[in-house]
Amino acid sequence: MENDLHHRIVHAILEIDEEETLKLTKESLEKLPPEKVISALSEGLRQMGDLFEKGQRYIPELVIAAEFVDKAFKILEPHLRQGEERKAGGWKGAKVVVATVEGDIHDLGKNLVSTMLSAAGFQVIDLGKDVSAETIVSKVEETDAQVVGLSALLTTTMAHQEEVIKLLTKRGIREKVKVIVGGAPASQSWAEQIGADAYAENAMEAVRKVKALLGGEP
Ligand code: B1M
Repeated sequence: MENDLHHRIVHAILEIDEEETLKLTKESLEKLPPEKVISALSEGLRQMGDLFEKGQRYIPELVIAAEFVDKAFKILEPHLRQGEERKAGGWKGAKVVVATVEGDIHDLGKNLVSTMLSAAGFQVIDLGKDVSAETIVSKVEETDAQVVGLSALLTTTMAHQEEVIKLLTKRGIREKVKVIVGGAPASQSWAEQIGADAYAENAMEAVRKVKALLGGEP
């Protein structure tokens, strides 16, 4: 059942079939945890990306698919929130600045991270996409955020994650704020290389890692 729905969702995305994708998303929610549905939707987009790379899909198709997968994520949002809200503890005062770094307009994954963090009780300051290091660091200073989350989807923009860390150091606030990085080209070793405090592979892991960075369950 789980595999069947997963494959049907991936197939619907590859066929650029919005109606079927949204119908299957709703159907899956009755049978599967929302995290599994996210993983099927993300896999569909990932495979679209692979086809794009091979010249078998084009940018307009990628844009359309990303837009309707975003709609599917919105259907899942209340269900994701329910799960996290049940576990939400005393994180209400903790502020997390989240952004997709400069030059990068991929924001679906970053939006999921923001949704999950705010459902878990964090005060999320989401700066959006294509955000400069200067803007991110200034917002950290202005809000006294304890954590900054940086998303990058391109090998050409991931260097801006490091730029933010360097700027935090230059401004003398690196010790005051934890940095978590994520996005397709990032990894644990990348996080270590640039001096980030954590790497998360997905939005659920991002919540777990942010809690751990702040000392675990309150
Ligand atoms: Co683009 N794109 N894209 N794209 N795109 C990729 C990333 C690519 C891998 C596709 C491919 O070729 N296989 C490739 C990058 C190659 C590389 O760098 N090596 C690529 C390219 C080349 C480009 C353009 C350059 C194409 C062009 O114009 N020639 C261009 C760049 C634009 C720019 O940013 N300047 C471009 C444009 C676009 C669209 C606008 C069409 C669209 C984005 C729409 C949008 O985001 N609003 C798009 C899409 C949809 C993709 C793919 C297909 C899907 C990305 C996605 O949304 N996945 C992508 C293929 C891929 O990733 N393999 C691709 C679903 C999302 C839920 O997953 O974002 O990975 P993801 O987020 C996950 C985790 O990574 C993690 O948690 C999330 C949820 O679990 N995570 C974090 C993410 N951020 C995190 C932060 C954290 C923690 C975890 O802590 C802070």
